[in-house]
Amino acid sequence: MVNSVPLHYCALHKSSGWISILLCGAGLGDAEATVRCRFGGRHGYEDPMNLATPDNSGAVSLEAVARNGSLFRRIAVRIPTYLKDLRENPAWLPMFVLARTMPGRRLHWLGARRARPLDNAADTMFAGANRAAVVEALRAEGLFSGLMLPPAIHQEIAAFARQTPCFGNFDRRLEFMPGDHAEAEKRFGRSLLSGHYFERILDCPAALAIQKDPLLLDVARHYLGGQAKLITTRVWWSFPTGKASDADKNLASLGKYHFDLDDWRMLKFFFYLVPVDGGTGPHVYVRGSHRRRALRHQLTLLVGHPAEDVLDVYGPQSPLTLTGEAGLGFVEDPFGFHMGTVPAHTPRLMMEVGFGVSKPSRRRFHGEPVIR
Ligand SMILES: O=C(O)CCC(=O)C(=O)O
Ligand SMILES: [Fe+2]
Repeated sequence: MVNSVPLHYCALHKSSGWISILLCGAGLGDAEATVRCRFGGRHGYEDPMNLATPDNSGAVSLEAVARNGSLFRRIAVRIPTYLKDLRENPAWLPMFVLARTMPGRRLHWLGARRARPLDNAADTMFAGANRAAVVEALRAEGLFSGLMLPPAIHQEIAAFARQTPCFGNFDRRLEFMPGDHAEAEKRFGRSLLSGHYFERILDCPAALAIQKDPLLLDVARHYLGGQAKLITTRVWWSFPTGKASDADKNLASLGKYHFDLDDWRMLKFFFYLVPVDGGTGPHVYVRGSHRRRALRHQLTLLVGHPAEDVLDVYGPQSPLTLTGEAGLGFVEDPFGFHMGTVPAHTPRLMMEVGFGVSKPSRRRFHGEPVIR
């Protein structure tokens, strides 16, 4: 049931591969090269052609290939990865190609089933939350903010996180206590932008209680359709660090607007487990970008786009920076543009509970437990 394969695979990392192969010959600029290095090269098993260079932690990076390799090499190193995806789940290919287009999405949305009422809908920890209002905001804006966790719940998860070793930059070799972040950066000789708990978070009853809360499933079913199901749960830190590389930031979905493309349609609930202000790396969501979509953001090879370009299309007022107290929860349609930001001074501890409509592929996610 629970898969803990140590691969990170945020949608941000896999924007362009198949389409690049299909359209091979289209010129790829620097942006493309940057995106390519997000595809997951920090783990040796993603480097079948042995083109990567080790960094001083001993981990490997495809960055060198992305930066210096020829177009052919850059595409070639990805092919085994895509073939594996395709072998494991042939339905992945049409999703990967078409789910970025509005007509493709609308067609798929026609298959959404009616959501049936949940027997245990009243057993929620989110007293006073109104499912219909949440779903309406999601349809209109792509975002609803204002779910509050009971203090005992977020305090329990934060306490668990403080006393449990996490894994830096999605890499199980970079294990450290979150309180020892600065010392761990020295020890590993590299910046540590994120610290994930992967399956360890399943040992925290408060995290499981959020994951199983009926309000989340009820909202997901009414927004995505009756077939919506829980896919992922992750808890992680983002750390202030002066020296993070672009590749690490991309890997952590930080600092660049992007949309997630892991399924035909998805919903992500986020909960802050510490107070988050402008210096704690708040999440940013571009309201309305989930349903009004510029053609150049549909017929695109990339999921990550520069801020000027995104603001130009969706308007300077459209991004909402989500700051708030520990316990603040918000839910978004991650097809809308969004990003995390790198904390300027305080580490951010966050939880995510993700829903989808298809069987998840093994390598889409960040190494967190995936319900398959
Ligand atoms: O860290 C964040 O706020 C963004 C995370 C993100 O982009 C995602 O989980 O899809
Ligand atoms: Fe994302």
